[in-house]
Amino acid sequence: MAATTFYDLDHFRADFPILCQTVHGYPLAFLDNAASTQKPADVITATKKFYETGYANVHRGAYWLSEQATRQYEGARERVRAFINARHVEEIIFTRGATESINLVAATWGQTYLQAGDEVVLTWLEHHSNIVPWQMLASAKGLTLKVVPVDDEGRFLWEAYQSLLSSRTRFVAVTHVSNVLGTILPVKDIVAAAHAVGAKVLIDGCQAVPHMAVDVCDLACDFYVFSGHKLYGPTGIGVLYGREVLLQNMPPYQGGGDMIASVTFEKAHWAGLPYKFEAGTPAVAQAIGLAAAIDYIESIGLSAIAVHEADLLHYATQRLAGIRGLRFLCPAPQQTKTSVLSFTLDCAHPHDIATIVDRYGVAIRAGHHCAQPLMQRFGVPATARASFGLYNTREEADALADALERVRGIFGP
Ligand code: C6P
Repeated sequence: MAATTFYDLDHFRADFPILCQTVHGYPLAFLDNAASTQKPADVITATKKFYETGYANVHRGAYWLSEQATRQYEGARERVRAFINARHVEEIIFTRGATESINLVAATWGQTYLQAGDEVVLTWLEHHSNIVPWQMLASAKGLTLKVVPVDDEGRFLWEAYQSLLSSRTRFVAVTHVSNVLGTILPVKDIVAAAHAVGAKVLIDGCQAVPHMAVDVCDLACDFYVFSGHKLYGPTGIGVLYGREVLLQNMPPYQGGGDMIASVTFEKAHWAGLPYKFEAGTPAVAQAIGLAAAIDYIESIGLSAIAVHEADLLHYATQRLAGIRGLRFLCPAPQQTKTSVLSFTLDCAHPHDIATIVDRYGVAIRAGHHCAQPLMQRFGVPATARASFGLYNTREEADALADALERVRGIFGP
């Protein structure tokens, strides 16, 4: 598809076969993109074509088909490198997802370089995936976790962050964008301040990469992670970017095939980067699908997608604000957040809200969104959450608002 300045929404929607169906007799309004996005035909076709004509295991076969599969798999790695502007293709490790990427860093870099008394800084905005691995490491090694607070609008508190940094800070693990609130964190400044006290920084980019261009060299971060399935790509594939010098000096995460140079019963020697961190048969078709997803979103342009999503966010915020008893979890200014709206209704539990709006074809998420500490910060057990992607429409925001009025009608006075 050719790049275009006009945002051809109808055309883009037609690229997603799943969107044309009805649910319970209503047009599907898929508003749970922060959980996972739908897949364009380009991704489905690339994956199908690989299985139909190019499938083989990679790195092992001396035959043509395996060489072709290896070429495609390594091509996908180069595609990811260019997407986040990493310096070297060896800095791109394929994992199962962001969760595995973070666990990998905690279990290798963290296990090797952190010691009792060291401090790891997190924020109240983290997903459990960027809390629990550090808690596990902290209890195993006697580390202290420090947490940067957020204000009532869900904003990262810069002065509080600075006051938590000290010579004891060895690691900062921070989300680029909150999955609950959409808040965008000043990650470039966060990295610079952490580096000034000698700490390394991991950025969880799960909720950033579908909405904005990311340049890991510009951010100067040490690690950056994300999942393919939130980026219009397949499940089962994720990325760990790490600075080459760090990756080189980390032990492997898992042992097995593909990650070794040689093995005897006495000793194994590790393969070079990136293979040292990719034990076993990798998710080849998923990596190829992820590369197709990146091609697809770049053909539209992340800046065009961001403009479209900002319009939807603005429109949906206004529509939902008119619903009696609806409270946004945090009314952060629009320019500092991505297209996510978390809210509660005074008359219904979030799970009831999600169940009822689904009867009208509207798919939203309800629950704690794997961010229980943030729920505690705002004093709620759960919220309903609508999150918009490149294919959503104002009509879908209307469908959500109308369905919420029906929830009010059922439960409200
Ligand atoms: N958030 C959501 O509905 P995995 O499961 O590894 O692909 O991604 C985990 C993860 C890590 N960090 C952030 C910021 C995330 O948003 C997520 C996944 C989903 O918000 C599922 S809970």
